[in-house]
Amino acid sequence: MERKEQRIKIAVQKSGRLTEHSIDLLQRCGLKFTRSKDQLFCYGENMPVDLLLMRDDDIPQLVADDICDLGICGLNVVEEKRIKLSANGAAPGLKQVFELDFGHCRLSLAAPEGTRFDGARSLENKRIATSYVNILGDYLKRNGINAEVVYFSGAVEITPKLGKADYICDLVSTGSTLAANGLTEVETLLDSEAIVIQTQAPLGAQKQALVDRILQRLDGVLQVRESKYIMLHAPRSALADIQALLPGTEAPTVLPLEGTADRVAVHAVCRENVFWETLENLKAAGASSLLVLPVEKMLV
Ligand code: PRT
Ligand code: ZN
Repeated sequence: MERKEQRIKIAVQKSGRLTEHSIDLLQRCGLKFTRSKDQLFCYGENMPVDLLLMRDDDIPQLVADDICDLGICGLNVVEEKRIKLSANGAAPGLKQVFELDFGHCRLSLAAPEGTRFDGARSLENKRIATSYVNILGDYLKRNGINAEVVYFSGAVEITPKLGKADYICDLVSTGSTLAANGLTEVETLLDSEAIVIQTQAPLGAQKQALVDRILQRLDGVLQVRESKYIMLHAPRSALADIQALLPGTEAPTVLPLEGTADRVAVHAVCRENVFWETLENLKAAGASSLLVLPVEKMLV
């Protein structure tokens, strides 16, 4: 049955590492927003798509409960929620739709410098401080390890110094926080980045069409990020070599060059970054007048 509420809600981190990137990404999808006075809501001005600004940890649940149709948060918080729900026999209620290539970090085990670590068995009967009790618990269970998981919601990295833990399990990006606390990373449990999640609740046809439209635009924005439009001139005889050198392209457009019988212009969209080395190799294969242009929008 069609629901009355036809506006889409996207949950985005209110204030933190993912906020700016997330809002920028949605704006590049052509969405325009006005922020409410309480800063918790962004009203979609040009499409019926609003943002709910939340703590990142709350986003998976909001999407799973169908309060929001889409959400942007770290894989780390989604995985933590997924393991918790599946331990209780519940279905996750959400699915991952895109990886966004920002918010990169890893959830790692770390110990005071000099600690000897021989894999999971070194954790037997140790105390491990973390806010990721479910991911850590799952890792310990899979490895058959008995350890005491001590929950801390923040400042996990100081717990060994305070005598509260032997190891920590926390997010790391540059590693400087660990180093500043005399800790070294001993094992990575999860590689994470920001992702887009979608509710699994059935939507009415109209709302579903709107969600699909947003997802298609997101796909386009993500594809053009790496994509380049490349143009060059080449002898017809070098075409096969040149095509093999063009990174991530399907069939290029080949056009005759006015006034020459054997030279052509080649235009292609490259779905990967075009490096100087690629251009040098193309030139060595016979290409000339090489131009690389950014792609602004793409709809495939
Ligand atoms: O208020 P709210 O709950 O929304 O914010 P928050 O404080 O929980 O989140 P925030 O903004 O710090 O992080 C949001 C998301 O960014 C995380 O869930 C991850 O997906 C991602 N992310 C990427 C990180 C980091 N890198 C990161 N380095 N999240 C946290 N950190 C912290 C880490 O916990 C540790 O304290 O940064 C410190 C380590 O950084 P390095 O560079 O010293 O290694
Ligand atoms: Zn958080």
